[in-house]
Amino acid sequence: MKAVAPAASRILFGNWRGSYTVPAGGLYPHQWSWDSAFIAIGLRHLSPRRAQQELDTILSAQWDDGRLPQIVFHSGRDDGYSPGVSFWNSSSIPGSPPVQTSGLIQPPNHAMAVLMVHESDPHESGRRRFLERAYPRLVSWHRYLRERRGTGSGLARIVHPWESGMDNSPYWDACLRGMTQTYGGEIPRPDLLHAEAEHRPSNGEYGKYLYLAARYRDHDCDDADPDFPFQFEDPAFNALWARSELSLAAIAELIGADPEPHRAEARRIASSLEELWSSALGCYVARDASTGELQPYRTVSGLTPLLLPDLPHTDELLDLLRGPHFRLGEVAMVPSHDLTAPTFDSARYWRGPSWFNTAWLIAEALYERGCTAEAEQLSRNMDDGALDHDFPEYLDPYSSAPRGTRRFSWTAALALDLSQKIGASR
Ligand code: 9WN
Repeated sequence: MKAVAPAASRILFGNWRGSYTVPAGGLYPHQWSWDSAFIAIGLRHLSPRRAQQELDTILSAQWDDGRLPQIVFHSGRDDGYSPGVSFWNSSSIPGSPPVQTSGLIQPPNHAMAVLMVHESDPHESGRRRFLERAYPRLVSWHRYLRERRGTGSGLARIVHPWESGMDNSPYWDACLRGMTQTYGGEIPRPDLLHAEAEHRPSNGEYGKYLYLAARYRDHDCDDADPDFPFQFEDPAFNALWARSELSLAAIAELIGADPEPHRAEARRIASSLEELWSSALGCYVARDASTGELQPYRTVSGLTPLLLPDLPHTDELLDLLRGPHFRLGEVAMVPSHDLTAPTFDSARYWRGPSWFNTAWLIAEALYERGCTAEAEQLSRNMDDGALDHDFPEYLDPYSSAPRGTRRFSWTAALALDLSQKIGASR
């Protein structure tokens, strides 16, 4: 029996920077938004206090309009990451916080993490008034999504592949291919010092990424650039938003606020999510918010609505997960993209490899739906993949070979979290 906790703690303590955790020392030397929420979910088993601090730190980088930034550059330096402080120069953008940040956002998994961290030690949380501090910030974060990112359909739109957290998903291919613009300047790739080029997005993709980020920045990140060329409704982003509204309802109850508006909001988002259902693929998919076109790909993002109760397509999604496209229980964790698709690539980033955060989301959904044996098997599979390869960023679904960087924080945090669920002996 392997013990995850000692090795995972070493990673998490090694990547701790005093009030937050970096995703990985070399490749990602700053604080990332959705990483912090996933990391806190694991950290709560080692130190509920530190897990609260992790979340307090990301919440304290909130912009005036409520957005939680994709990256917080606490050091105030680039530190070998691109695009960094010198690219964003956020202090010159109205409404930015005192700390330097990116202007983009990431998926809203924070309320979910705040609730889980609270539940791990309600006494310490109560003593430090953790929920009372977090609640208004989470409410204004969700208000930003609704008011500044809301689409006609009631979903939130993302304006950059990085905002999905699944950067080079095939969902974005048609839009990026159709874009005539690309970044004019040099395209720095410091990431390639820490991970192999075949595991990372291509230079062509990076040219488009930087063009979009620079254009968003140069419009003061104000979400008011009507012809912005990248606008998508993503299933995982919106499913996490709805799920986090349910967590906000629970938090509201705990602090004596009204939970009902959050429940109503969760129902509203979940019902809008049905517009992303593709009956042809038997999966939720992303939609181009400018053209209205559904993107015809099965990805792990399209499976994450399983996190929502009363989902009308639960059985279809479970069949899809177990069938030839994702092969639950037969390959490493849950592939990021359909194993049978011509666009599948077992090595490259979000175009096939299995990631630990999405496996954790699916395991969580399986536990909640009473599919305990499958959830436990997935959890063990995650723990083995993490321990056998020094906590990699992602894995080849077929060979389980490690990809990307190593000693990756959310891998350690989420493997630790699931190992607590399946028994203290592991
Ligand atoms: C851009 C930090 C982040 C994760 C994302 C993952 C990757 C960044 C990058 O690393 O994206 O945000 O430079 O590739 O795709 O999900 O949050 O771990």
